[in-house]
Amino acid sequence: MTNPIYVTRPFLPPLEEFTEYLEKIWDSHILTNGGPFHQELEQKLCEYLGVKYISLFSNGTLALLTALQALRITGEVITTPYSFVAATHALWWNNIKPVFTDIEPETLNLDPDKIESAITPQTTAILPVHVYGNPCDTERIDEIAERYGLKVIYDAAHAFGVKIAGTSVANFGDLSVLSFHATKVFNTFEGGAIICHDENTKKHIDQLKNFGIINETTVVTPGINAKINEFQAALGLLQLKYIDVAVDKRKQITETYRAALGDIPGISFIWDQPDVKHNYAYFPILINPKEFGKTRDEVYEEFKTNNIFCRRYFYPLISQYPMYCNLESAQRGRMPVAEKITQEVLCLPIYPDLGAEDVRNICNIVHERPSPHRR
Ligand code: T4K
Repeated sequence: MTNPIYVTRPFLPPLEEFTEYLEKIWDSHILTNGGPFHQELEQKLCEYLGVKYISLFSNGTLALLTALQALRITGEVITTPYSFVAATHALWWNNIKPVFTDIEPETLNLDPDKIESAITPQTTAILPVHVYGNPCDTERIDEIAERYGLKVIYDAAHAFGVKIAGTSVANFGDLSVLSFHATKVFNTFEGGAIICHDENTKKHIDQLKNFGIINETTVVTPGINAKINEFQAALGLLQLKYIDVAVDKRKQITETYRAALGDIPGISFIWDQPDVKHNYAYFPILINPKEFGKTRDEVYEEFKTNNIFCRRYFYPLISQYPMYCNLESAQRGRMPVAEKITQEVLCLPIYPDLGAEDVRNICNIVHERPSPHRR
């Protein structure tokens, strides 16, 4: 039996390079609470990403929770049902009602055409997700938000390093939230960040992630503990050395998949957008069962029998989970695009170390279609 292949495998730099950082931590005994690696990583990430202010977090979910607190979001927030559940949970934890609207068939991101009819007097913000790292229609979403006086927090967990016309995708909206989880393009084991546009907001977010403490005797706001530690920050500094090569390898794998699978009836992809620098975080394919002759779940199971563990990101929809399915906006039939895509999507393995032979094997499994009489 060959080694299992998972949907992703975290990139890790050479261990001896990380050991050098560990030695420094052992010397200084500074393990957390805004130590030197934390400070250095914030500065280096601002430079690398092309953003003005960044605040590092211990994970993306705490960054989302804090972003909502920082902007004092209340009432209702319009969001996508087609994503990982973290952002909707963050709304719930802030006592905010999520209002789901449908997605665009081309990008699988929140459809700007569906937003306005979901706005009520209780709506205070929009929380779109750059799903798979493909940018939302930021121009239209930000324009709608401005017209209705709403805030925008982008969940940019998948979108590390993505640029629109040379500008970081994280510069749109009021705040953007990144994830540096093990499964992400840029990982610090676990980690995350909020990107904002001005010094005062950065200061406020920094206070919120550290209990609201500003000195030994002063607590100015009811904060939480969401700080990144020095081990995570050290790994981040090292990862920056390799990130461009890692994204390049992802791009090559994406191109191989597209070339090998592009002509199969019933298989379609999400394509690159013009003037966007993509990060190739995921490789989702959409399987139309009528045209392809097999369902997504049949293909998923076939992969499993070959020791390959693809993932159905994002199935089920967030709106179908028991804690959300009774909301009015979650009712079946209201989001036809998302309801269709969630049945068809399969994310194939993609990570920098995925070998060419493995990619070929994965493509061959997709090519093993049923004979015409089965269809
Ligand atoms: N917003 C969005 C849009 C997100 O996608 C996420 C996280 C967040 C917010 C929240 O950010 P964080 O709080 O996580 O920073 C995974 C990740 O756990 C989750 O972080 C991620 N999204 C989501 C899309 O995917 P699972 O349940 O699929 O993870 P898991 O453990 O099954 O991992 C997938 C595969 O990766 C495994 O089969 C093997 C491989 N793997 C995983 C880990 C954790 C490794 O090889 N090594 C590892 O350490 O959720």
